Amino acid sequence: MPISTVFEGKTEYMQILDKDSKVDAELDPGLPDEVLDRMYRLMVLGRLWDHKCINLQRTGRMFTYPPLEGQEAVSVGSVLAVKPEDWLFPSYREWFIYHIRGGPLSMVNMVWMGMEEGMKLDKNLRVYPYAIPIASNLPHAVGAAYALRMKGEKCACIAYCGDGATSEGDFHDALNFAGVWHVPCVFVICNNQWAISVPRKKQTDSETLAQKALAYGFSGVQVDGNDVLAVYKAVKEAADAARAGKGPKVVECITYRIGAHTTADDPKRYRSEDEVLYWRERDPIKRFLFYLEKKGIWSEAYEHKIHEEADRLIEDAITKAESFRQDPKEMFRYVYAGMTRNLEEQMKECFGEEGK
Ligand SMILES: Cc1ncc(C[n+]2csc(CCOP(=O)(O)OP(=O)(O)O)c2C)c(N)n1
Repeated sequence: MPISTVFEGKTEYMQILDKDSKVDAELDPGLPDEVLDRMYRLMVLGRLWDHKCINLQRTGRMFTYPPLEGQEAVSVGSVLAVKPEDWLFPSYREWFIYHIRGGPLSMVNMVWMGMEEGMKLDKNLRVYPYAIPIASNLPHAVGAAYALRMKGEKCACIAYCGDGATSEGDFHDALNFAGVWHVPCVFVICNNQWAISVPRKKQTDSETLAQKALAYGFSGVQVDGNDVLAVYKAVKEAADAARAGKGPKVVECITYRIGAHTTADDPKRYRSEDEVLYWRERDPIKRFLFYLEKKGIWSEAYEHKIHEEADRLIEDAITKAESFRQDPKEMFRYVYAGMTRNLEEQMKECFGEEGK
């Protein structure tokens, strides 16, 4: 695509399932029923888990927590699209990714309960601990992609960030090196329209975030991030191409953060109810439900069963997480592979000589 047309705002855009569940048959990836079923179950579980975490935080059983509602299709669609050998580099709002990859649900809420244990991820699942400093995971993903290629591993790195993160130096450093080194890295930008109280329009004058890839020598695509099929297809194509040596790609997912930035935020102070309503009508789960109903997969009984299963998983995860007794010394021990002198001194100050 010529660069000039991109700067007129004509970045390639993909939507397969529109807000009224009308499907673009030509683009429909035609996934088997069991994959569609898994997508739906995971999105429902993600939402119910999200609501539960907010309640836990409000009742003092969890600390500050970043809600996921509205963005489930990005996490679920992208993770199911890639191979188990691909590495994932999430940002804090993609906390659900570890469970989608097969990690226990109890682990993903332990961090927000203040327990280091929740960041001790199973290396075999190839998920990096999610980054709280925004965009800091992106150079890590590029470095890992470079290293994996040197080791001869045929896999891709999938790195996540928000729209706000695209204004960070780390974002540009990462894309620049990804382009120069031609590494197998897919950047999934979760454009949820807001970076806390800063709207997307004040973040950058670029027409799209996807077009930022062009400056670094590779391409970007925009997708409807509330359409799990479009996210799946775009990320799969990008990851397959990356693994085949065709270099990096940006996939900008247009979505919306329905809830607050975190439980410490009040979005009513900076955005309108009408805007939230507009996006609620574009809900990723609702439109997928009607798609599944037309395919004969969804029914009232199916929905009921899924909710029952999700409730059981959630209760079990909470019991496990709350019964875990975290050794407080781990907050010093777990920062680096080995403790620095400063950390040793701080730990001694807290726990005395026997603290070692
Ligand atoms: C390097 C860095 N600077 C500032 C912050 C404070 N901060 C936390 S979240 C956030 C906004 C991020 O917005 P975006 O990248 O769009 O992600 P979203 O929270 O919308 O998912 C900021 C500025 C931070 N975590 N890290």
